[in-house]
Amino acid sequence: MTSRQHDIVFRALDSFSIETPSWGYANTGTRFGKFLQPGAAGTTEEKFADAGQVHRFTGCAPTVALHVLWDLPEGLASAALVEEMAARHGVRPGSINPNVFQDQLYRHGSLGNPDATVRRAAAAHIQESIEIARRLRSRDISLWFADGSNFPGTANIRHRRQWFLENLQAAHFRLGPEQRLLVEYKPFEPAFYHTDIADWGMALLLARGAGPRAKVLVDTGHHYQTQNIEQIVAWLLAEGMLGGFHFNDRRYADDDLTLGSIDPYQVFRIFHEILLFEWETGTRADIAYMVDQSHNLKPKIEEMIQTVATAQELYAKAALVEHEKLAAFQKRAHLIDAEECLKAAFASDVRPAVAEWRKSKGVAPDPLRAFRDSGYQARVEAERGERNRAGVTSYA
Ligand code: PSV
Ligand code: MN
Repeated sequence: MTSRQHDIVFRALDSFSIETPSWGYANTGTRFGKFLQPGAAGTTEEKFADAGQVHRFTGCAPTVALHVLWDLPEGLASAALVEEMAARHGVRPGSINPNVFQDQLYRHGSLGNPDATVRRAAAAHIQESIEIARRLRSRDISLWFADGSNFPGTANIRHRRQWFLENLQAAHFRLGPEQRLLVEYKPFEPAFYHTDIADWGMALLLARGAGPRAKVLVDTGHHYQTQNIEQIVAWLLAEGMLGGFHFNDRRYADDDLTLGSIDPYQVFRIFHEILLFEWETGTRADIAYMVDQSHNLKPKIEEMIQTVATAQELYAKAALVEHEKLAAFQKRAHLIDAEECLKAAFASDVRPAVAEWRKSKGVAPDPLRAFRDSGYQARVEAERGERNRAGVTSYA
């Protein structure tokens, strides 16, 4: 790697951070069962402690996404305690995720529910989540809705769209000047006939309709097989509507696999579209990079370190694309040269430069090894094992 490339990697990493999700540290499972991990976090405090380890060893995961029902069960009243807990573990609260999919009243949807009292309850929870975010100085309120239907003819799709629009407008009205609403889409699951916000087009229209600080959130697992995600990213960038990512990988559906484990080139191509946009426009795209994975089998903290390190490597590789050359090749339709330009960057081994960057920031050059050597995992397994085997979880 030339010294110029080395500098490019350093500059790219200086500007890159990624948020990890509180729910990625807790025991979760599939709908067929849970395999409990003795060291998993069982309380909000433990989730911050584990996320703090990921940040400590990678130097690039300073914030933690919170799910209101799971991490702030007393809503706004929990905020002060949550802020203290985060600070104790060297991280900050990140995006706030309202939960309008788990309570019994949401059986037939939240903002799309035909019952106006349920729609009002969901809207009130979202409003409280905006207050929580303000109190925690979190910028983004990240909205995902499980709303949809399982059988044709059972739901009025247009009425539901209208209810979404009106309620998102009302939520937007409550935002502080610094805050944003991120609207996430997903084609199916848990609904299997129609989902109210099924793709990026629906999310885009709803976000536009909600107001200027509503943007689209792209969860990489929420697409049909073979969908060209980087094209969606490029369009959202061009429209000024890309707000953030939930990163994970998938082979079949929303599999929650480790970022880049199945298709690292896909993640590279996404980063490439973003960096190309920034190079062309001379602006910085305002994007929240977040992980949305919870692992049932891999050890959770190690897996999150692996994910964060993979994101850094793929971002650094994308930064190595020679934009001027690429633009010239594209202009002259030099197909092979243009493609090779991308492939050369993807093939470069950035790991030594990433390790150097880490050293320059005072973090371990090999975060996974350093975490393993720290003894943290054995300690928390001893502390939490008995409780976790009994399946007990609590809040603080
Ligand atoms: C739904 O599949 C999702 O991607 C949403 O972002 C949720 O907030 C998250 O997973 C956790 O259930
Ligand atoms: Mn998601």
